[in-house]
Amino acid sequence: MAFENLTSRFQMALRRITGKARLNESDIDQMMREVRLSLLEADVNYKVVKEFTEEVKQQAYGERILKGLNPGQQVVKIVSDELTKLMGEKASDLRFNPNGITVMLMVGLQGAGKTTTAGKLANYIRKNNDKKPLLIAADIYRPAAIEQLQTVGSQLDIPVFEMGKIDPLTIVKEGLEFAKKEEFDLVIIDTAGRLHVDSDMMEEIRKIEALSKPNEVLLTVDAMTGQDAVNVAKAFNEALTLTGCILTKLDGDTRGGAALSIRKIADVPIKFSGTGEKLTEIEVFHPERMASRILGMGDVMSLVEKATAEIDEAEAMSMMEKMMSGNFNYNDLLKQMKMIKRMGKFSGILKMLPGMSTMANIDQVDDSQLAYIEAIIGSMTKDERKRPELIERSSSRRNRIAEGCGRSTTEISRLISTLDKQRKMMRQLQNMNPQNIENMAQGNFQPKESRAMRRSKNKKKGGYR
Ligand SMILES: Nc1nc2c(ncn2[C@@H]2O[C@H](COP(=O)(O)OP(=O)(O)OP(=O)(O)O)[C@@H](O)[C@H]2O)c(=O)[nH]1
Ligand SMILES: [Mg+2]
Repeated sequence: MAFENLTSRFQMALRRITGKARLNESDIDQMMREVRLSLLEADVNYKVVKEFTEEVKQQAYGERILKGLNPGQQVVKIVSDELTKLMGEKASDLRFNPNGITVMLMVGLQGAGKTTTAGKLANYIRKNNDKKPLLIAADIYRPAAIEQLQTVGSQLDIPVFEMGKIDPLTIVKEGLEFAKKEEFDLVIIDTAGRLHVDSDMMEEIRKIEALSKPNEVLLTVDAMTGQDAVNVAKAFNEALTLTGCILTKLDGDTRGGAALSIRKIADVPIKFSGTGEKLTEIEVFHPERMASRILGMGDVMSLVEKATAEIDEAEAMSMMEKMMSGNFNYNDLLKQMKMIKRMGKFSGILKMLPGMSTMANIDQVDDSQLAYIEAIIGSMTKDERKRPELIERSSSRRNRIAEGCGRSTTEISRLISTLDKQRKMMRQLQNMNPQNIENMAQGNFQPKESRAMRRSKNKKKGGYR
């Protein structure tokens, strides 16, 4: 995942201050020096870094913070809030045409992910906004570009309009007429990759924009582009009226600086992120959740959304409540891991959990490890599973468990610290963001009402519908 280095460096910097009962300005300075360096290393634009550090310092220096309760945590909250602000505060909605066809234009450099994302987006909007999408193939330059879009379309069962390699403007014009006639209400136009310095190609895309009058002009940016992404976004935004940007390949090993600079420097909101090659791997970009992920606090909300989408909702909600209650025990940990296993690539999802992102061997957590964890927990007594402190305090219990399951005591200790980290991070998360926690508890954090919540609401009303 992106941001891995940034996360571990941030955590190191923040650890300097979180444990202290009192903080002074030099503690803050030292911490912020590290934060500054880690941001620069992550390829965040230097101007952004400068403003960010100044803003955090100014707030953190305040008497109220330095002399208040839990100064470290308050500073962590300032950092988290500023990171969120940097990425745009709130998730930015797509614009739809309230009466008629909604048109979206995909633009960007070669290979940024336009074609893939056009398909992902069409599928996402069909599912979440109940639209009937049509894809238009307007890339006539790259060999096999049209076939690629057709493949994407057929995988998703979404029709593709194409006229071969003729003038893209004619294709778009005819495509829009076809959409009207066939009663499509969403059209996504896939265009050729182009360099922002290629004036002929930029002129072409301007004409396509003028002709199609899109509700969304979406710049697709490869998150690996680094610093340059900002210049690209600026140039495209000068030529066209960009309404948003989609960061692709955030699943890759990128430093992630683009995510943190584009909003501020190019003034373009990030609307979605691409998180894999599969056509379902697209997510709404939530600045707050991203900030929390970057700070290593995990992304509990995305995890829960994923959980409710892919596994039994009642089960996921009760797990969530358990996690938030601070009484998370080994029975719960085992259930959680089994649930996660069902949800997909194990390590990717594990990283969304608080405290997990810095586990050294996270990429090696696979099915066999799950079997070991199961064996270890299986060797615990019922009491030990429910009350983790029993094992924490007693080395003879740890030895007995190790013998019982044939794993080493180091592994037992690692499991203990995993559980411990989750419990601690959960508590920290709760202290940081009371409003969020409340929203979560009330189930307001996700757009769709889950079955479990409806059930419990109906129960309160005194019956099922
Ligand atoms: N891992 C990962 N790969 C992605 C993502 N989005 C796109 N890709 C891959 O990136 C490559 C390029 O994607 P395309 O959709 O063809 O990019 P494009 O912008 O249409 O490229 P051109 O039409 O040549 O300009 C493909 O191999 C995609 O599978 C993503 O979010 N994650
Ligand atoms: Mg393409």
